[in-house]
Amino acid sequence: MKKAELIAPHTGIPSFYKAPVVDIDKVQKGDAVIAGVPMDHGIVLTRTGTRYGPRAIREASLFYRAVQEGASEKTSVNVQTKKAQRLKERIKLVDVGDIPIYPQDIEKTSESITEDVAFLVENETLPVLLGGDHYITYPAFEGLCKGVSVLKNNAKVGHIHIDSHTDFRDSYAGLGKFNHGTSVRRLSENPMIEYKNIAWVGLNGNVLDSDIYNIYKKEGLRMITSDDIVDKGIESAIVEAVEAAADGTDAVYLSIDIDVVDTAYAPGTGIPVFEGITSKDFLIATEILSKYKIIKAIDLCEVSPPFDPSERTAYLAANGLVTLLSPYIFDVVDAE
Ligand SMILES: [Mn+2]
Repeated sequence: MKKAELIAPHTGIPSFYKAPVVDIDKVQKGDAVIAGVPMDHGIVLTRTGTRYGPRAIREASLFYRAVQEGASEKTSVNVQTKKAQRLKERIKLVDVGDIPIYPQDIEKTSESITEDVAFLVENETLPVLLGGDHYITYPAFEGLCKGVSVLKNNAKVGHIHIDSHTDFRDSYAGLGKFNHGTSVRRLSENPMIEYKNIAWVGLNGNVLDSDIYNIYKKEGLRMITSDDIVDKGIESAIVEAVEAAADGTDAVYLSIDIDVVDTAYAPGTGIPVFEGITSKDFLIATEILSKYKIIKAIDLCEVSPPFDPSERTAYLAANGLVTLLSPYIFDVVDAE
């Protein structure tokens, strides 16, 4: 077969950004590793469909690869910043497919996520999970902690939660302790993390139940709201969150819920949100976050394609991830 000249989004195998598909035991130190987690059985009250998220994000990402491949010398210049990026000769990004899930068994699914994330962290790669509902953050965070512990004794870990919601409930009446509304509470119980190293970004609306509000007041939880972002700007919000999560820690977990973005921009998600951040601020956030090497594991959750026939939610998620992973994909070059 000849090598294709046209790298069009609708051609080829749809791995994330057309990254090489490899077995998980073939990952190389220093690479970013995409892994899908196509599950939505950690969902509680809201609309299901995030099981289709990983595939939709992968498909949307192909557009961004095609555009870069088509540019002369695979180099493009941002018209606003005048920064130029060239596709690396060998991108430091691979796709290991989907982590095994067990739709009837959240415990077994959790073990599977924890084990694979721990393996990727131990091997000094950057795991990047495509959700899936936001429950997955808890087992993935446990995996980061396990992996970091192999690399360093007595390590400490921080967490950045970019979301319209806290996901900090202790339990839901009738739904228990393990679901997409409790993941941050569960991970906060790990002895490797302290409250001072947890930062929320983008919260809005009536998202604090009284139990959470009491802890917020007592512990001074760092909760940066979407109003704060309007007042102070997205850059200062992100820098504040990273500085808190990184203060005295060895690694930071970054979790992004696409519903942090207003439903006007990103309708494909379970919970409609009308005080969310803009898609522009979302992309600026991913650009700033791309510079921090202390981030050792990432997830992007809650893209639910059935609610967005326009596919723009998946495109926004893919655009954000390509920006976040740009050091693994592009060389920064002179615009000349
Ligand atoms: Mn969430």
